[in-house]
Amino acid sequence: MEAYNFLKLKPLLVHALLLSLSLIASFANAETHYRKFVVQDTPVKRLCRTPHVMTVNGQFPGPTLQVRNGDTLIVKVLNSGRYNVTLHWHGVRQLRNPWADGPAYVTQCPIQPGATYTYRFTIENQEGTLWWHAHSKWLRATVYGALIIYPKIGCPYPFPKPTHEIPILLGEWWNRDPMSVLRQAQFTGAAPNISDAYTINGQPGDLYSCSSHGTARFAINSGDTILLRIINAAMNQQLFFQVAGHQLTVVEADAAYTKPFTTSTLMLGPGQTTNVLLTANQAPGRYYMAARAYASASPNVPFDNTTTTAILEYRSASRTAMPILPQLPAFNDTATVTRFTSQIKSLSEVKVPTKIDENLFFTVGLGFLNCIPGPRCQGPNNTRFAASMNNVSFVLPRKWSLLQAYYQSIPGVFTTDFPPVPPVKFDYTGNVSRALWRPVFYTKVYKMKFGSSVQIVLQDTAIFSTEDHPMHIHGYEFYVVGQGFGNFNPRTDPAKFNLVDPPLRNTIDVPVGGWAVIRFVADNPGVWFMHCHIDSHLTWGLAMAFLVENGEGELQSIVPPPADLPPC
Ligand SMILES: *[C@@H]1O[C@H](CO)[C@@H](O)[C@H](O)[C@H]1NC(C)=O
Ligand SMILES: *[C@@H]1O[C@H](CO)[C@@H](O)[C@H](O)[C@H]1NC(C)=O
Ligand SMILES: *[C@@H]1O[C@H](CO)[C@@H](O)[C@H](O)[C@H]1NC(C)=O
Ligand SMILES: *[C@@H]1O[C@H](CO)[C@@H](O)[C@H](O)[C@H]1NC(C)=O
Ligand SMILES: *[C@@H]1O[C@H](CO)[C@@H](O)[C@H](O)[C@H]1NC(C)=O
Ligand SMILES: *[C@@H]1O[C@H](CO)[C@@H](O)[C@H](O)[C@H]1NC(C)=O
Ligand SMILES: *[C@@H]1O[C@H](CO)[C@@H](O)[C@H](O)[C@H]1NC(C)=O
Ligand SMILES: [Cu+2]
Repeated sequence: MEAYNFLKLKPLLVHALLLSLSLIASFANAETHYRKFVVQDTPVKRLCRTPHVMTVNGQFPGPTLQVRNGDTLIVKVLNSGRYNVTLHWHGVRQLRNPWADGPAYVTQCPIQPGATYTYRFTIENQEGTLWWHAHSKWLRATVYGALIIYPKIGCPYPFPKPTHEIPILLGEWWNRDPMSVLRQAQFTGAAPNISDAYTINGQPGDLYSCSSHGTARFAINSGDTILLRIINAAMNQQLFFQVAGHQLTVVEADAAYTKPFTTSTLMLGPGQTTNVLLTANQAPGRYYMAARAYASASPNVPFDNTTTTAILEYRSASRTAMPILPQLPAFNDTATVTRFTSQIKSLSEVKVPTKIDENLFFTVGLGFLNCIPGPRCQGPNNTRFAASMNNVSFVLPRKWSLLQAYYQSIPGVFTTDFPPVPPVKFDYTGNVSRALWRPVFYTKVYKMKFGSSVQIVLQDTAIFSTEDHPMHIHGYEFYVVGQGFGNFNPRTDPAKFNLVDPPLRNTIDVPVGGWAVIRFVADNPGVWFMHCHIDSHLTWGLAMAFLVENGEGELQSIVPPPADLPPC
């Protein structure tokens, strides 16, 4: 069954052999992995409903890719479905190779029904848990899977070797084709319907009616150490995660090793991954792992308040024992979130840029458009929802991708005047005047020179409601040097920055009603999307793109586009 997604490491013997071989071969064993992904219409039965949804190769969740640092992936995608699709390799840096990144109309036109496109890319100096997902409309609701990058042969983990490893994909399920949920929201201008369930490895679990049949179960032995590779693949919701009775030792986040710390509760924003070690040191029994919402917007914003579960069962325990449920935090327990995220730090000291060339300040938040009352004006008080960064609600081009337009110098597709600071300064997290609620709609990018040191202050706004936004940047990882509540204070807050061992991430949950400051060096030329990983917010325009210019010579320039790049 697809839910019993249990990965065992290669037997010890093989591993030992490879280890000794590697000393001779000195890491020259990079492999090329060829895969065929057929995106197709698939009836998937959950909660006693069987909507037709898009899957890869008929699997939900999609196939797990297991590679090593240094390996090359060649994934041929055939679109046999009825929607345009693209795939994104979330967190993979795609150095000089934005053509393989995937966001529709940003780096490529979509793969239309019947067409193919082959994604070719190499993993360069990255290891840990990443994932892949569709990056076109709402297809990622069902088109996603784990991308596990093992260290090079002979390179151990910087933590005790686990007995085995389990990928845990947290997802979000609608009893409908998610594309129809999107279509309805785009028509009405209202918030999209909340989901019907969350899932663990594609299964909602025992707490939903008509669902226990497929609950994911993981058998373990007393004394085992298990590496859980947890991925929040949900569409629109931050999630708390716990395993009843067991402590979790965090060792990695977003494919970067962290200083180990022990906690009972994790919180992951959509797009984020966290690896934890779990030691099977409890009384032999059956224990639920469970996830449910961390919902930070104001209390009258509806959210899916259900709980998904899977079962961790000791092999020596009775199969009929009732599993024990963990005590997940309340949906609005921001204090627990802050306690958790403030402990995530890089494993060792890191080199954070200190001389800043690009000092950027981006507001992130919602907005509204007034409209003529009617069926297309179903947002609060005769409005349509919108969202923006620095008051610009991002509009995707239609006839070109941004990257193609840039590469081929096609005029009129985008402008390069995305504002580096908010066009209007206001009390961002205070009582924001209604006159400021309506954003403008443009396709604007922010241009940067190759090699610039960049700092971005990401500031939540209280327009409609403050809310925690998981901000993701394509093609980059960044250091999170500071976070806090209220408005960022440029005089006092920098003194509190962590420039020693800040976490390296690809997705940062900007605290609700607060700010986060990130730094990176713009060493990857191309057009790179930055957006909220809550898909309802992305749909409303909570996005922008960076255009990082070529540097000098071939090694600092974008590679030429592949011949099969889809046309629009
Ligand atoms: C959204 O929810 C409403 C109210 O429950 C329901 O009538 C409608 O059919 C739903 N739409 C979709 C696309 O699921
Ligand atoms: C969420 O559901 C739980 C029961 O599972 C209930 O106690 C709680 O009040 C609900 N919270 C909200 C905000 O709906
Ligand atoms: C969380 O929501 C409950 C109502 O469901 C409320 O009583 C409580 O004060 C809230 N807690 C915080 C920290 O906002
Ligand atoms: C809608 O109007 C009500 C009553 O005036 C107000 O309390 C609420 O904040 C408004 N909501 C929005 C999103 O404007
Ligand atoms: C917010 O400001 C408006 C005027 O701009 C005022 O009418 C309203 O009472 C204020 N609300 C709060 C909670 O201070
Ligand atoms: C956004 O721009 C519109 C149009 O210029 C303006 O009315 C609105 O006040 C601006 N809001 C903010 C937050 O800058
Ligand atoms: C699919 O993509 C093509 C090329 O961009 C576009 O012309 C077409 O409208 C898209 N179809 C849908 C249903 O969005
Ligand atoms: Cu958001």
